Amino acid sequence: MSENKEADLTAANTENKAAKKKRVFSGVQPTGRLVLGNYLGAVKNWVPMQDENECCFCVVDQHSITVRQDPKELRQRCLDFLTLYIACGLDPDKSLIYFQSHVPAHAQLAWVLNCYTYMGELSRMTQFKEKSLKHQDNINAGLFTYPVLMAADILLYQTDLVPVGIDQKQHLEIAQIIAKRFNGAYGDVFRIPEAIIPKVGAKIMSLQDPTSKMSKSDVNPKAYIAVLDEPDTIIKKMKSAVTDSDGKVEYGDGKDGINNLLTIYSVATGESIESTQARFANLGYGDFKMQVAEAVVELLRPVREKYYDLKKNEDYVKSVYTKSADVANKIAGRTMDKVYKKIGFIAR
Ligand code: AQP
Repeated sequence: MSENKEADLTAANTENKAAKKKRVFSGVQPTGRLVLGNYLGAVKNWVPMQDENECCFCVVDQHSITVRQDPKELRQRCLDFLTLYIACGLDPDKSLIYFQSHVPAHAQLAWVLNCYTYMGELSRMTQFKEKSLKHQDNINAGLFTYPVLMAADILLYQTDLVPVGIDQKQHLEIAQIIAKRFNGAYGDVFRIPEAIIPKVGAKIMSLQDPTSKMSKSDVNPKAYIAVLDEPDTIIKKMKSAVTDSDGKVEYGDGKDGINNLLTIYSVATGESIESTQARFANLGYGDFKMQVAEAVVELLRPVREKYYDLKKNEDYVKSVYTKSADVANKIAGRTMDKVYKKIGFIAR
C-alpha cells in the first residue's frame, strides 16, 4: 500500500461518513485449512465490497487459540491464510489485510467490552455451547468471551458492514447489543454494525454429514473441500459426498446432501438453484456430482494458482501485512482513545 493510500485510509477514519464510504470488517480464524464454506459464505463476498467501501480484512489469530493450536502449525497457517486472502482477490491497494494480533487494540477493547457484557448473554451463544461439547477438556474463558473479542474487532474500526456466513449472525447481534449498551452509557462512541449475509451459500454443509455445517476444523478431511485442494482431491471428495436413496436431483425437504450440492454449484457458477435443478433433472447422482466437482475445480483454480505465485514472494506478503497493520493501528488507536476517555481513564 502506498504512503498516499495510507494517509487516505487514516484520514478516512474520521471522514468516511463525509466521503459516504462505508467501513467493512471481517475475518477468518486460522483453525484449519481455509475451506469452501469459508470461501463461499465469506471471503468470496468480500472481494466486490472493496470497490465501494473501506475494508479491513483480518486473519483473526487471537480467536484461534480458544482451541489448542500447535505453535509451528499455527504460524504457518496464519501466513497461508493471509496469502490466500490475496489469492482470493483481496487487493492490498484497496484494503487493509493483516493479523489481528498485530493490532493490540483488539485485545484492549475486548477487555473493556467484557465489563459491559453479561454472563447470561454469553452463555446463550450457540457456538460456545457447540464448541464446549466438542472440547470438553478445554472449556476456557476465551471460548466463553469469544463474542466479546469479535465485538471488539468490529467496533474498533467504526464498522458499518460485516460480511459473514449465517453461523456468525448471533455474534453480530451481541456486538450490536454491546455497542448500543456502551453508547447508551457514554454517547455515540461506536457505529452500530450490520451483518451482510449472502442469500445463497450462507451455510455450506459438510459433505459427509449434510445436516452439519462444513467446518475447517472437522477431523474428517472428506467432510470439506479445502480451497487449496488439488482437482483430483476435489473430485474424489465430491464423489464420496453423502446424498440420499431417492435418486432425484431436486431441492427439497429431507434432501440435505443434494440441497447442499445444488447450493455449491449455484454459488460457484452464479446460476440460480432453480435453473441448476432444471438442467440436471435427468442426471444420475454420479454425473451430477461430477458437474459440481468440475464447477468447484474451475472456481478454485485461479485462487490456487495465484496462491502458489505469491508463495514465491514472501517479502511482498510481509510488506502487505506490515503496512496494513500500521494503518489499522492508527484507526484503532482513535477509537481506543475515545473509549478510554469516555470511561474515565487518564490520557497518557
Ligand atoms: N459452512 C459454512 N458456510 C458458509 N459460511 C461459513 N463460514 C464458516 N463456515 C461456513 C463463514 O466463514 C467465516 C469465517 O469463519 P470463522 O473462521 O470465523 O469461524 P467459523 O464460523 O466457526 O468457521 P469454521 O470453518 O466452522 O471454523 P471452525 O472449524 O474453527 O469452527 C465466517 O464469516 C463464517 O460465517
